[in-house]
Amino acid sequence: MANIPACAIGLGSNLGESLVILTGAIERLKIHPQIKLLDVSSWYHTAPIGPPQPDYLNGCATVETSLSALELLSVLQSIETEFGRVRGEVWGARTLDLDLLLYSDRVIDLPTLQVPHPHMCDRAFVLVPLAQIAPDWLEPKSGKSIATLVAKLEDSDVKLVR
Ligand code: PH2
Ligand code: MG
Ligand code: MG
Repeated sequence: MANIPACAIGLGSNLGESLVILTGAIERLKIHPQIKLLDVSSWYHTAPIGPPQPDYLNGCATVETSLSALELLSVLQSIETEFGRVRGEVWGARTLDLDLLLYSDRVIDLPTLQVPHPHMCDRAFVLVPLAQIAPDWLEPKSGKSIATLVAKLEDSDVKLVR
């Protein structure tokens, strides 16, 4: 599928039946007519970053899509809503968080969407699962591969669950 952009999506949940919710979100991506699911990482137990809240389950997926970045963002937001996401505190607990991490090698800086995801380079809960499925992808702002970025992390509280 030449010329069809590949994208990386970060998934997280720390409310409700997180494993069921995350696998349900993957199914939603899989059945979307304009999204081709390429790969899904393992799921990882991660300590919460931000205000006190339960631990997360996190993982990453790679997809190809003919959707624009904003169209893909809107699909991700509707899947979040379908799984009961209520927008509350910034960085607070959520049933489902779907973050557009990378859209090919593009840098997008809009009020509603920044790609690469602004915090991805220092978050183990993003880089560890992403390195499992896309170690050679270059994060376009740093020019560094995901494998290089993950190797630079300090000790991280990220544990493989399955
Ligand atoms: N997401 C946040 C805030 N903090 N912490 C972990 N471990 N995993 C997340 O996905 C996460 C977080 C806001 O998106
Ligand atoms: Mg997030
Ligand atoms: Mg988000």
